[in-house]
Amino acid sequence: MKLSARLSALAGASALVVGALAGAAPASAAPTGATAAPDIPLANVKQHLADLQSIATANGGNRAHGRTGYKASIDFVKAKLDAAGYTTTLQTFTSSGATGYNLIADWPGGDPNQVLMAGSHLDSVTSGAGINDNGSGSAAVLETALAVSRAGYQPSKHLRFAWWGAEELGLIGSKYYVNNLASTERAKVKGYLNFDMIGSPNPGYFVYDDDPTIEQTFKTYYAGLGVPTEIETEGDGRSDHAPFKNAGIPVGGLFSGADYVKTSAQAQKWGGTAGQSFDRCYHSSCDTTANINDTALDRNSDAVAYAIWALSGTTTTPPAGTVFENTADVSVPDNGAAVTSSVTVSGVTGNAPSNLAVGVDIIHTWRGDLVVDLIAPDGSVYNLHNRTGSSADNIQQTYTVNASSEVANGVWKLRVQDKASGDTGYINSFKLTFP
Ligand code: DTR
Ligand code: CA
Ligand code: ZN
Ligand code: ZN
Repeated sequence: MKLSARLSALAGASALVVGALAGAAPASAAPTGATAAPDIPLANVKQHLADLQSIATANGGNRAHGRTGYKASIDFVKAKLDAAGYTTTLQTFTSSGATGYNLIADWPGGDPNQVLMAGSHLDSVTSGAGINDNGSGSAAVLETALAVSRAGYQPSKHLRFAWWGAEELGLIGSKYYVNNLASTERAKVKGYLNFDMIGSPNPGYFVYDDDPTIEQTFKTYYAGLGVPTEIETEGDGRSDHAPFKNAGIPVGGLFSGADYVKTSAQAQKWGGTAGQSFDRCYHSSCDTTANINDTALDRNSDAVAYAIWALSGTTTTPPAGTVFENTADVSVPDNGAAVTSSVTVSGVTGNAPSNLAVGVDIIHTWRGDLVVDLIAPDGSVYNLHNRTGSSADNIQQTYTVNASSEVANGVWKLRVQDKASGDTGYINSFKLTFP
C-alpha cells in the first residue's frame, strides 16, 4: 500500500499554496496556482556546511575576507551553481587592502524587470569557520537555488541569488553591489531576502519587520508549522539587507539569534535554554558544524524556498473544480479510536489529479494531538497532519495532494485520530475539489 505522498497545502481563502513534505511537519509555500515549493533536504544543507568546514580547516581555520578560505568558499559555491545552470558573476572589490568577492547567480528566465533576490554573506570572522555565521544562511540559499534548478522552476519574476563578501567588516560586499547597481537596474529589484545566522544552537525564530508583504510571507510559513515568531529587533544595520533597504528596495529575512540571551518566555515557546545566548559561539572558534540546531536550520531552509516560491510565482487564479463535500460533524474521541468522514466521488473519469485539493476543517483544541490522513478508495494512505502545531487549535486548511496514481471514482475518507488525552473536538467538514 502506498504510504504518504507529496503534499502541499492551500491555506484558506488567500489560496496560498503551502508545500509540505510527507511525514515530517512541513511547509513551504507558493502563490495561487503555482507549483508548491519543494522541501529543502536538511541533509543537503548540512553537507554544504561540512564542505565549508573542510574549507576553513584547510585554510588556516577560517573563511574570512582577504584570506584563502574565503576565495575557496566562493569558488565552491560558484562551481555548484555553474553546474546547475546558473549564470554566475564574480564581482570584485577591495577592502582593507585585500580583494573581496561577491558571487551573483542569475537563474535564466523570468521578467528581467521584476527581479527577486535572496542573499547571505559567505565570509566568516578570522577567529573561526563561521558555520552558523554565516555558513547557515549561505548553505540554505545555495540549496534553495539548487532546488530551483532541480525543479526547473520558471516563475514570473527573474530570480537572482547572491553571496556577499566582507560582511563582517561592515557590510562591505553588499554595499558595493548596491552602490554599483545602476539606478535603472536597482529599480528592477522588487525584493531582497536576507539570511544571516539561521541555524543557531539555542535558536529563536525572528522575522525581519521591514517590508510587510515579505514579513507576512514568513509569518504565514511559520504559522503553518505552528511555530511562533518574533520580530527581529537587533537593528536594521546589522546585516546585508541594510544597503538594499537604504536604496528603497523592499527587504525581509530570518534570523535565529546571535549573542543576545534567550529569555525564559522565549525558552517557553521555542524550547532551548533561557539565560543563554542564542549562539554561544558567535564570532568564536567554536562556530563549527557542531554549532548548529538542525530543527532551526531545516525550518529556516524550507522557509527560504517557501518565500522564493511565494514571492516569485505566477498569478494564475486557482482552478475551478468539481467538489465533493461532507459537512456532517463527526466527534473525535479523546485519545481514542480513529474516526472518518467520507465522500463518494463519481463521474470523474480516470485518475485523480496531481493537485487534488483536500479541504480539512477540524475544530479541536491542541491540534498537536491529531493525526489526519486522506484514504483513497483503494486504501492508500496520504498523511496530511502528524501531531504538529502543538497547542494551536483547529486544522482548517486545504492540502494539495498528488493523487495521480489513484482512480478518482470511489469512496474517499478523511481519517482523524486524537492521540493524546485532554483536548477534544470534531470533524466539521471534509471536501475534495477536482480541478
Ligand atoms: N551582524 C551579523 C549578526 C547579526 C547580529 N544581529 C543581527 C540581526 C539580523 C541579522 C544578523 C544579525 C553578523 O555578525 O554577521
Ligand atoms: Ca526540510
Ligand atoms: Zn558575524
Ligand atoms: Zn553574519
